[in-house]
Amino acid sequence: MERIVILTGAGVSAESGLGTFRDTDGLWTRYDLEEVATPEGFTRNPGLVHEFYNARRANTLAATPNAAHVALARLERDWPGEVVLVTQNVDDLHERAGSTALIHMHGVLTGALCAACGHRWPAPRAMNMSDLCPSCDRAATRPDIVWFGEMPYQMDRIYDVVARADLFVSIGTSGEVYPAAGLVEEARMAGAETVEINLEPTRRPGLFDEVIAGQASRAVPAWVERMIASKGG
Ligand code: BV8
Repeated sequence: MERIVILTGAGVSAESGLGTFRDTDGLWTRYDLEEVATPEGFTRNPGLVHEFYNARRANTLAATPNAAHVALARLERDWPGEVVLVTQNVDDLHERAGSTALIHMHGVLTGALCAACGHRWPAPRAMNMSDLCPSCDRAATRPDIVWFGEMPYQMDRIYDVVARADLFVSIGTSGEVYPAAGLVEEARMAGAETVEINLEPTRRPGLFDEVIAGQASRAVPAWVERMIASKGG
């Protein structure tokens, strides 16, 4: 039975009130990426970085999954084959919608990481520089987030599922950040069919066999319905 790999980006959480990155009033128009999303920025001004991620953690706690998150969880449940969700998003809306076969390649807002010993633990609502690591007792707490210049998480597993995919679907992502943006090429090279669902098609000619333009909360449930119906579900 067909193995489906789905890559999601900020567009899938936009209708849950979580800002995207590059849209007109996107995060990167309000914050300097170099300051808040690089290891160097964290070394220079950890207080600013904690402020940035504490605000995003609070926004995410106040947000709820939308119909796109719910539909993707349903696909995982009702699709007779394997469905794996690879997300660039650091929010936990996919999990809260019921998705379990999920890889957070850029980390999670709900996690804390000790920059000294690598220990991980659930993030407090508000993190700050004086937070001590429960394992090594040093004050080197950072969000468990992959910053620019850092290697994304679980790349071996991601390349493995992409190489075995029969269908690769990209939802709500501008395809500008690597290595995530290169996964569709990997999937095509492995012979997978490729589909894009996005508000504005990302004009990457020849990369997608099918392009569905529209808001995720409407386009994704309709696409999932079609897929399940195609298997007599
Ligand atoms: C690394 C966590 C090396 C932080 C993030 C090759 C070429 C060029 C550059 C590079 C390259 N390889 C590496 C680089 C450098 C860099 C990079 O790609 N730079 C870009 C800017 C050019 N990549 C890295 O640094 C990566 N690391 O390469 O490490 C290495 C190698 C060996 C050993 C050690 C290290 C790490 C990248 C990860 C950085 N962390 N996130 C945080 O979230 O704060 S990236 C972050 O930005 C997100 O996670 C996501 O990945 C990206 C944002 O993109 P999207 O999610 O797509 O969001 P965007 O706003 O752009 O688009 C939204 C889309 O949705 C739009 O198309 C819009 O139309 C659509 N939309 C909007 N509303 C809706 C909608 N669609 C449907 N419905 C709606 N309602």
